[in-house]
Amino acid sequence: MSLESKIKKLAMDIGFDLVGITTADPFERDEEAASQRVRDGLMDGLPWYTLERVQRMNRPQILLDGARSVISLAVSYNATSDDNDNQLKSGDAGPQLTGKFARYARGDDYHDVIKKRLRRFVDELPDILGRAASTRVFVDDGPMNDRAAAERAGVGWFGKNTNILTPSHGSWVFLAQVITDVELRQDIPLKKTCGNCVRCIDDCPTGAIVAPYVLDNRKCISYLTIELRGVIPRELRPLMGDWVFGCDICQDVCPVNWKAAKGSETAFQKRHDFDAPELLPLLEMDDEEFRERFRNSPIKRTKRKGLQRNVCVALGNLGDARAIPALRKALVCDESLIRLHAAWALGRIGGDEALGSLKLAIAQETDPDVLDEIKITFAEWESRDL
Ligand code: B12
Ligand code: SF4
Ligand code: SF4
Repeated sequence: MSLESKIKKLAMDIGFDLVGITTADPFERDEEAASQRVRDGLMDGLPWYTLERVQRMNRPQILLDGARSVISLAVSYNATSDDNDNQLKSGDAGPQLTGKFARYARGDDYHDVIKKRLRRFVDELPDILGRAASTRVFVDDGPMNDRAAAERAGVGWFGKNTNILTPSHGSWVFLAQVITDVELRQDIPLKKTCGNCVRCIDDCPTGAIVAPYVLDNRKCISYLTIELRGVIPRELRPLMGDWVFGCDICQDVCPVNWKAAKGSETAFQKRHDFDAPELLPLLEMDDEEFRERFRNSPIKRTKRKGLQRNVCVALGNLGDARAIPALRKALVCDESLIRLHAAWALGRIGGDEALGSLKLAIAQETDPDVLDEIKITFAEWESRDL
């Protein structure tokens, strides 16, 4: 068995679903594309995504002294019990108000799960090599261009939605890299493309895929619900539907994903109701409940405040009057970010009860941004009545 085959067998035995090898040469096309994206302002909102970082993430030799190869790994999170079944749940008062968490976030935090495997992999590597090796590992936690490495190592190809599509597991994969000083035979990139398909571009609700392979980060629901800390731009809120953490639309509509194999990692199996979480209990959680419910989950990243902001937007989009009592409470909570989005949601639901709560809130509200939001809402209703 060749050295490369032994390394790949080790990775598969440890639980990676796909593995490929590429050189540690710079990813030149990607560095140019990413720099252009930064210059065009399409990565705005991610202050850490600088030109300096773009350079480092596309030059593995800067990341590890003497780097010769990158071992590119992928793990499926397309867990067996999860069929994207965002079904309507029924209660006495009809279907419950549910939202959506992106599929990657329905189980345990992938950073922890995959990091453990990467450590095992690099610990066992010297036995195969017959010598010590210098390595550096990444799983979405440092300056490494994961997709560029996966493409060049033949793990998958770039879809027009910018995700790496793998022939066996579709795009439902996490990517991880091991940079090493060991010289290895490189794999050949796949000769696959999306062909004439443009489904993801057509179906993205916010128009975030502004051209094939180009995403405007600022419009992506994944950015708006996870990375953005402040107020969600008003014009984008109605386009976000019921997504409260991440978004999968450009992957759900992708034909390559329709036949994707299931992954075997039990840690990524969906937790109770994490495909279609009930929104009203989410809006009523306190910090303690949030910590308890989202322990070891990627969702803890938004903090309670961010998640409840997103829940308000989803409730506004659902437009169901049963959400009014919970939103009314949120309208007087101690976080102005939540109050502002609760005000928007009540305005979207409309009717005497919702607008009455907004009128009452004006008298007590002190935050100028929340007051503006309420005033805009009333102005909109008045112009509708004309
Ligand atoms: C920043 C970031 C985001 C940002 C911006 C995403 C983006 N597309 O730019 C936001 C918050 C929006 C985001 C969202 C998501 N992310 Co993210 N994200 C990252 C991160 C940290 C960096 C990505 C990056 O550098 N983007 C910058 C731009 C310039 O790169 P790019 O969009 O990939 O574009 C490349 C192509 O355009 C290519 N290119 C240029 N010209 C051409 C021409 C041709 C012909 C071709 C083929 C290619 C090509 O070059 C560019 C640079 O490589 C990576 C982890 C990492 N360290 O790499 C994870 C990562 C990309 N994210 C991941 C995931 C899972 C997601 C979500 C699916 C989560 C969700 N469900 O909500 C969404 C998907 C949204 C989407 N359609 O991309 C996975 C992707 C796995 C995969 N199969 O591809 C990664 C790799 C994390 C991981 N290690 O698993 N993400
Ligand atoms: S994740 Fe959602 S918002 Fe972002 S590009 Fe894909 S479909 Fe559009
Ligand atoms: S939906 Fe079509 S264009 Fe988009 S990534 Fe999938 S195959 Fe490519």
